[in-house]
Amino acid sequence: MSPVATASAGTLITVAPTGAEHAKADLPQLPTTLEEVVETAVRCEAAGASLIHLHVRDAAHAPTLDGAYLRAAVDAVREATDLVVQLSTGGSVHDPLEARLTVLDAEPDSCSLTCGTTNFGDDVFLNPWGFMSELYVQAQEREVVPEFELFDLGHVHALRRLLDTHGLPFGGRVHVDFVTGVPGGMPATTAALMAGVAMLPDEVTSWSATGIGRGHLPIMAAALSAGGHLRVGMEDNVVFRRGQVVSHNDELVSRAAELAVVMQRPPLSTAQARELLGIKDRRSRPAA
Ligand code: KMH
Ligand code: ZN
Repeated sequence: MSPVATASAGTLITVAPTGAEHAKADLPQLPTTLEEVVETAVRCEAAGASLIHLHVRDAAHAPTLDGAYLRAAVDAVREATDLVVQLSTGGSVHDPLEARLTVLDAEPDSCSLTCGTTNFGDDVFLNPWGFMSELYVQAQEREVVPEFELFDLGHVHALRRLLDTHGLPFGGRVHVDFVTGVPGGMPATTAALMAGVAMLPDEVTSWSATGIGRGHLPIMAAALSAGGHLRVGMEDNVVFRRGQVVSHNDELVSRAAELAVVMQRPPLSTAQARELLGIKDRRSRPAA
């Protein structure tokens, strides 16, 4: 039986606090400065998150893949928390593929790796095979643990091809995240999520899910009930409940943690998350 067929005893909660799509001008509470990102990381760790998925912004609050900004964010979050630090290699839909490969230079613990091209609203989120393959191999060589982002069922099949071509990722675990509800990708429905879970390669050791926008809560409930882990955060959803905009990412993490406790799958500690994902310890100070 595939290991993911058995429910995990705890819940890995990922926070994706910023993303590349929202504008600071429209959403002043979006963490975009280094100070705001660190403050968010600290509060979300306290609320139950164990992994942070980071997109970095520049001094004008615009998405950037500039190495100095990325390195500063990784170092500052690593210094202030024990969170697993994951950098996005998806960036924004406008980032060139070559720049997205340079993300690994910032030495994150983990990186996202999207397993195929998808329509993304009116834009296209480009992930051709050559790029995925190169990123996979570079992550292996640099001992960075990839998280496979699956926006569509075809992406699950592409993960099979990556594993067949290149073997297991660094760390020996295979963690995937279903990103549902992107206009152009798989819908944020329980049926679509379960179809994806049923297709997962046997090598997959854990999976999480997020629903964009109003799919947020249904996908959270579906993932928890099916033994999956959770991703929340303002990258994916800025509405806490009807008529109430999220004022801080820790509200979303706290609600996910409460639901996980009710479901008797309490949040994993950062140490447990590191174990689950096979993360190399890059912290310079002793673990808390
Ligand atoms: N911003 C999206 C175009 C990732 O972080 O790897 C891509 C994205 C996926 O958010
Ligand atoms: Zn992202």
